Amino acid sequence: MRIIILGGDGYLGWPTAMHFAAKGHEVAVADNFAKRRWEAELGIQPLIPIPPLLERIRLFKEKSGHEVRPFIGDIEDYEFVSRIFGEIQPEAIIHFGEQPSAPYSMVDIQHAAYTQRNNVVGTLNVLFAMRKHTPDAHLVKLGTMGEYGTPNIDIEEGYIEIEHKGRKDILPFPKQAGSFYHLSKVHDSHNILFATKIWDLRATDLNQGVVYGIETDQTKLDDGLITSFHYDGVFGTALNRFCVQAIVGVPLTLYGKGGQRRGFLNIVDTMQCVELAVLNPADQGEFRVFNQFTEVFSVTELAELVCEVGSKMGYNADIDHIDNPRVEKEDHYYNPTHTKLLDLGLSPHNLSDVMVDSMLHIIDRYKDRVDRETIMPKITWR
Ligand code: NAD
Ligand code: USQ
Repeated sequence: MRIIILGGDGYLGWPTAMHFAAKGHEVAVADNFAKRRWEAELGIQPLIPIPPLLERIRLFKEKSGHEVRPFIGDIEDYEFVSRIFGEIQPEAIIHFGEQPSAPYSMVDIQHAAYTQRNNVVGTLNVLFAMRKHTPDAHLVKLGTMGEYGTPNIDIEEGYIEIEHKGRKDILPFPKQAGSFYHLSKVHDSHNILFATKIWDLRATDLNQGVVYGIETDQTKLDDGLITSFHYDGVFGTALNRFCVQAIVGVPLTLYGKGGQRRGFLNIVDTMQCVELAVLNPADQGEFRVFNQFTEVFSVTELAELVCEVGSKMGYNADIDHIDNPRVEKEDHYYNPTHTKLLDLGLSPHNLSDVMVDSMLHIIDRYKDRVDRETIMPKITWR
């Protein structure tokens, strides 16, 4: 299948590109290296050094024999998106190419506006370019579980059946996102739903939970193929951060009470879920929504697991409840449905001691690169 991966230089985009290429698909990636610029702006770096994209592509070819075709440009530029869709004629478009950090979107008006413009306009460009060049292609769009927020009822998979004043309908599940970043995903979802209706496009919104992990089958081929792993207070996600904190002896940063519950999944399951979505496309005119995570944990449960595994390796990690920089519920009901990917054959890699142990061992090799100054959260919601 001809596949284009937007955001192919990122934490998830790069291993996904290698994953599909290794399965024999014709893979192109597009990226404008925005992530590398955000890192420079904030003075942060991924834990493990990441070679430039073209070097990674060359190295991947050398190690695996598989090709990945690079396109360097900005998804916010319609002419760029239109040109590459016209040239490649993708059958599947996997869209990771957005600003992914909630804290980054909360810095100030400039960062909030940038995040929403980059993400919402980028996705609009994708929809218009699909309409023009590839109306039969399948858009697989990375959304987020955070679009739903934390309502006091079960979260359905995209849609909910509602009975109101004696009438019934199936409607998009209410959205109560918790940052301007998460809201950009809500706006994307609405635009995609509308475009599938009016132009008969096919799309799957993958409402993904928080991803953890470093390695996939392809990143293991060479140190130069590793993915961009962040532990700082802006781009690092909860479990990834806790593992680094345990290794360098910084008390694990639980925000507030630590009862925040979220859906989590291993990076290898991101590859698996995206592949299942691509191989089982939505129908023409369908806006399909999958809740993409494998397990629910509270952040306290994750921190305790990391401390337990860390102490077996000789790291005596503590937990610190620091003031929550965010405005969010710290103790709440959370029960999202997630059966659609399982029905398609998802076989989850559940979080285990062994998995945390393996992450800690990899991080241990790079611990001298950890910049402690970047660990504490500095961006607040209020
Ligand atoms: P990332 O920042 O590592 O990757 C995003 C990539 O997109 C970067 O390489 C960046 O340079 C590129 N990009 C951004 N804007 C672009 C533009 N205008 N033009 C071209 N390229 C652009 O982020 P990630 O963690 O790999 O996340 C990928 C996607 O998955 C995002 O949409 C994110 O919101 C979503 N997601 C991530 C997680 C997670 O835990 N990492 C969870 C749920 C959803
Ligand atoms: N948290 C802590 N301590 C930390 C970091 C986070 O307690 O050191 C808490 C946060 O307060 C929050 C939860 O852990 O309650 C998750 O935070 P996170 O930073 O791991 O994840 P989040 O900001 O939600 O964003 C990440 C990705 C984003 C993706 C989202 C999926 O950066 O791209 O959309 O996870 S979800 O959370 O399901 O919306």
